[in-house]
Amino acid sequence: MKFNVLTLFPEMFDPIKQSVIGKALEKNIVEINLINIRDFSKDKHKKVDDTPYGGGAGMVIRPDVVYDAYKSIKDSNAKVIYLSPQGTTLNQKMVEELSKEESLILLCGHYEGIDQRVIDKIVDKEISIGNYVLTGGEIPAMVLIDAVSRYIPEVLSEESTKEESFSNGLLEYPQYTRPEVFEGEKVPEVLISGHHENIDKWRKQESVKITKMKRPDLLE
Ligand code: 4F9
Repeated sequence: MKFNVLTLFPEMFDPIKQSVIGKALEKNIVEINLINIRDFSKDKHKKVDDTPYGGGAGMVIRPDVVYDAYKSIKDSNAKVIYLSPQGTTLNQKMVEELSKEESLILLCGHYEGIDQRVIDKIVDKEISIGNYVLTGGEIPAMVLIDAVSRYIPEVLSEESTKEESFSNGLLEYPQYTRPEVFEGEKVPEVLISGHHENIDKWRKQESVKITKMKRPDLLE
């Protein structure tokens, strides 16, 4: 899977090159192609934004610079996703669908936004990661890359995506490890019984109980 990212701040993506995603990048299972929008400015001061027509606070990113950056990406048939609070809120089902794509183009805005004309021209899907405003689309793009990469074969073991929260519509059951007694609290007896059928049954019951308690909306 290749993520092409259009951004004014490519250095912001350094943190995602760690841990599980870092390993996937090393193995070339996942690729992150960072395109600095500023490289496509024709201005001698590398300016990419300007004041909004009609007035108002902040700056707007010029459509021509974004369009030139977009055209520099070879994967011309890749879906273009614009990370924006106006988008559809990302959920696990969308994440799984996106993981089936060969290549994606993630457009990150900053400041007051991007000229609407280039959004209308190139964007296929607007995605939000929640109902709050950030300083830009870079962190949401990283959230999407992280969530989607987990579904690429061999990034994780298959069991980890099968058992986890949401994939079966329920939250995950609680996990325990050694020591058997911690601060006077014992590990649930069934888990040390070695009786796998009972363990599966207990875990399912706990999943339902926890979902009812913490996220009843998931059961509706
Ligand atoms: C994008 C917020 C996606 C939430 C982009 C400012 C954003 C965002 N989800 N906020 N630019």
